[in-house]
Amino acid sequence: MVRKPPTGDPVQDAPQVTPPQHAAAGLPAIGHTLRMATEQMGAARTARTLLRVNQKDGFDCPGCAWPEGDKRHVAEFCENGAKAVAEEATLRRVTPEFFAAHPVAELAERSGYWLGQQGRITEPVYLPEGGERYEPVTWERAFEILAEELRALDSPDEALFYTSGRTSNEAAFLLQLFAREFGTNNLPDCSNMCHESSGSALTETIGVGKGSVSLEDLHQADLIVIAGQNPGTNHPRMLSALEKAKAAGARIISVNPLPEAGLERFKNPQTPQGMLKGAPLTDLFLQIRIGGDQALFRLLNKLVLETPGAVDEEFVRTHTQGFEEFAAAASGAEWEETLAATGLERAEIERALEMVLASERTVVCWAMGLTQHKHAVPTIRELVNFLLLRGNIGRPGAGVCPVRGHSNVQGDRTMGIFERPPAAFLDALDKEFGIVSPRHHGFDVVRSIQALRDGRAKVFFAMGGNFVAATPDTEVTEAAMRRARLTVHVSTKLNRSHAVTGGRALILPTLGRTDKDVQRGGRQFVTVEDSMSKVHASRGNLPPASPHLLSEPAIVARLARAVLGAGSATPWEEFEADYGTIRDRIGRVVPGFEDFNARLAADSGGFTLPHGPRDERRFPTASGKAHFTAAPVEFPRVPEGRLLLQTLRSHDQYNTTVYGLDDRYRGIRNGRRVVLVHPADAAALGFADGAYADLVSEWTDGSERRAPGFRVVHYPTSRGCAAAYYPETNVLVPLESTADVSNTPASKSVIVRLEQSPSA
Ligand SMILES: Nc1nc2c(c(=O)[nH]1)N[C@H]1C(S)=C(S)[C@@H](COP(=O)(O)OP(=O)(O)OC[C@H]3O[C@@H](n4cnc5c(=O)[nH]c(N)nc54)[C@H](O)[C@@H]3O)O[C@H]1N2
Ligand SMILES: Nc1nc2c(c(=O)[nH]1)N[C@H]1C(S)=C(S)[C@@H](COP(=O)(O)OP(=O)(O)OC[C@H]3O[C@@H](n4cnc5c(=O)[nH]c(N)nc54)[C@H](O)[C@@H]3O)O[C@H]1N2
Ligand SMILES: [Mo]
Repeated sequence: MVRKPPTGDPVQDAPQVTPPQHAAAGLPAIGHTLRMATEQMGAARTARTLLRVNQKDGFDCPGCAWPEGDKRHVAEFCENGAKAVAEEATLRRVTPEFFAAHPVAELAERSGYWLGQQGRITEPVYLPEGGERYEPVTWERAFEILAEELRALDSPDEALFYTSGRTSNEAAFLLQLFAREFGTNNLPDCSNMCHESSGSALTETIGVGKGSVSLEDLHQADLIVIAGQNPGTNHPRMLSALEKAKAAGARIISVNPLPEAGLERFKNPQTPQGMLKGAPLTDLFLQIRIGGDQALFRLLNKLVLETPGAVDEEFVRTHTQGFEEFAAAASGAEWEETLAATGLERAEIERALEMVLASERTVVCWAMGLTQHKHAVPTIRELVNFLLLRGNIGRPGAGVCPVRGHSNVQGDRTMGIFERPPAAFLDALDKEFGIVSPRHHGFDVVRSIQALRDGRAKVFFAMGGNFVAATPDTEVTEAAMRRARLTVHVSTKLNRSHAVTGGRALILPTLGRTDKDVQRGGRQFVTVEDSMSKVHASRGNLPPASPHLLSEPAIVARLARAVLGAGSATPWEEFEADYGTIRDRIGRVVPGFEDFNARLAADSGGFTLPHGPRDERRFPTASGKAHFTAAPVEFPRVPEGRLLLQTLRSHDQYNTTVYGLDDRYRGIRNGRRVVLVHPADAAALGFADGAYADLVSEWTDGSERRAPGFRVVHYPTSRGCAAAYYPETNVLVPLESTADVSNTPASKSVIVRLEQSPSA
């Protein structure tokens, strides 16, 4: 049997394992940062670049979407932000000679890590029908090819325009405008795989699909619940906010199947004292079973309801609806079922309740551990119930805090990158540009793959990202992508998606956040929106990786001119020359952006978008009130002898970009094909620590998927659960396994069995 993973990854690597750590950041983090940055950028460029990260006159870190405070540190970045910067500002280059030397078939055999390490792409390249190698192409010809294929479609809905969340507000606004002028709402984005469940649940319950807290609120909270999030790796700057909150008296409950180092103790590299000793963060660690969160919140809600005086009756009466149905449903919560769903002890939940009742100001933070489950939306609705009960929305120190991923994923959505845009948004767009946007919904990520698979979509265009590696069901997705007539990627770096092409393919290289952007109208900047709805400017300062790069707004503007021609009255050339003219239009179309340019000029730190629930307890739902909801409690049922696998990030990766082969805090070195299993479960299944296993996922239709050659690591995760890295394990996630309502792939609950691996 040929046992090759379909992803170009090695079948097996050689991980070394030591016990997991109990603290994050501190001195080792600084050492790692500088070593990795100087390897990619050299010493001078490292100093020049890192000092500009997240400064008021600098660029927004291309790492996560965590906000900056008003008082900036000299070094306002973290280890992993520095890695993201170094990856982009690297001095390594992928030139036309590189493509001549490496046929596409060879690139498809390479690992994602290898592809990423080759450097920045310097020129547009084209893979003709039947071609073996990408060859140089002029920008003019590239746009002609795109126009030929787009014009040849039977319907605009046969085109897909994907966005990854690094794209600036300006580029995102132009892309959605172009797609709608062209005639489709097919604007899938990474958010569909990320916080879509949060957006769905929050829009329905509080009327705004965004978080309701500011950094100040976190600093003032009495209690912060952090569920399904690993900030030590994925949002390291959040640890400073947690440290500050703790210093002001806050308590922290962590809800996670894994004891994540960053949540245990934080050694702040920005204070000498913090670096030596470090501050303990978590007061109560609830080591929950994967998927048990809805049951946990439901029982807590019942216990709060039963405690005299615990409910904020005034708030409930004035600002909410649906309380009776919710209270009736919550009264049905049972200890026994909850303990089975969560794997927790009764005393732990009682302790959590005490902390909840002692708090006047509670914030709940969450990320992918809650959003990527079949019942993700009802889970998030239940935590909204939890906050509403005690009036914890729209007052200082309290609220919902979905911690976003990509640095501008929230802004892209605000700009209209959405396959189901609200009518009011389209009305405003149509009025401003004199166009008629389609009103029927487009395809999200999963539906886009299904459309490609079934021949209903034929042109795939990606504004950044790594679609085939980030999406589920790798073999199905790659086969679907190969059916496309044309695949196009606007990219900074090489990745797997460039090697899995349609009949023809283009790679269009673009400026990154760190690159200086000069257009006909002079030096340009772009804007982004962080996880707390703050909009601010981002200015790159490095000479671009190559003179042949075009900016993202320029690429969309030229694409639109090539495709729409004289039929479009939109001033695409003006937009390309001066991004200020794009912002003028955004200011007239998107609520909250009035006088956009003037407000940016007035305060170089940016401005915060309005948020009804946060600002004035105004809930823009249909009823004008916040909604309690009463969904039945769900949790995954795992058959005998199987484990529930979550697919997550290591410390050395940014989504599909692998920076290195270590996961320092979890004690894994020099390899990524590991599966973390509780020692008792591993023993029961007959796997010693260090044994090798194939992971085989089992889906409800009887189908199976296999990821070969994982080293079993005995690890203190919760019972019945397992964890392994994405994207190596995406092959295991069935395309049809998605969250109800949001359609987000259920990448955190995959039922697997372990089989002895022949490669051991
Ligand atoms: N350095 C770095 N930073 C990043 C990224 C990166 O890849 N690298 N990615 C960015 C992006 S796009 C995103 S979306 C964020 C992702 O940030 P996270 O959501 O922190 O990322 P994951 O690694 O997926 O971690 C999920 C966490 O949820 C826990 N978990 C899993 N299942 C459950 C469950 O059922 N219940 C509970 N309570 N917990 C659970 C896991 O143990 C883990 O701690 O990070 C962003 N920042
Ligand atoms: N199994 C599993 N699957 C998951 C997840 C999971 O937890 N488990 N998480 C999901 C989540 S939360 C997300 S957000 C998605 C991520 O999905 P994507 O956003 O599609 O993936 P990334 O790996 O972030 O994309 C990296 C690529 O973006 C390009 N790039 C980087 N910077 C720029 C830029 O400035 N401009 C342009 N044009 N291109 C740039 C580079 O070529 C790089 O290779 O993955 C999802 N998939
Ligand atoms: Mo994400």
